[in-house]
Amino acid sequence: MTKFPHRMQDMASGEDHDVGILTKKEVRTERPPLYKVLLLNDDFTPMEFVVHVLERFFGMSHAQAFELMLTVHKKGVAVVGVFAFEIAETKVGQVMEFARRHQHPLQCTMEKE
Ligand code: TYC
Repeated sequence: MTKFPHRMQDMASGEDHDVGILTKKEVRTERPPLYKVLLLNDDFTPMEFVVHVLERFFGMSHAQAFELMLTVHKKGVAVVGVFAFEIAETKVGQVMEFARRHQHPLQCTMEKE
């Protein structure tokens, strides 16, 4: 059986050259960068509104949402989720639009992880 890669003589020039099959051991697929979605505290948005936002747009249970709302209230900011760029962008837009529509100053932003 012929082994690849191997040297082979060119019949015209008489010179040796490599003959083989070009293979790649690994094809690296880079993971897309992730973005943290952050919720910021303020003095005016009602606690129940924030809890509702976390349930509605981030799929949290009432208990999870209440706990995270309190974290933001006490610490000033918290990560509410980590997503691919377009998902994060959509969530931020949904929260900002919902808060604006209800005339609350709630702020939601994103940053690369
Ligand atoms: N600090 C607000 C209040 O006392 C509650 C609040 C929590 C507002 C989280 C925003 O992201 C926030 N009513």
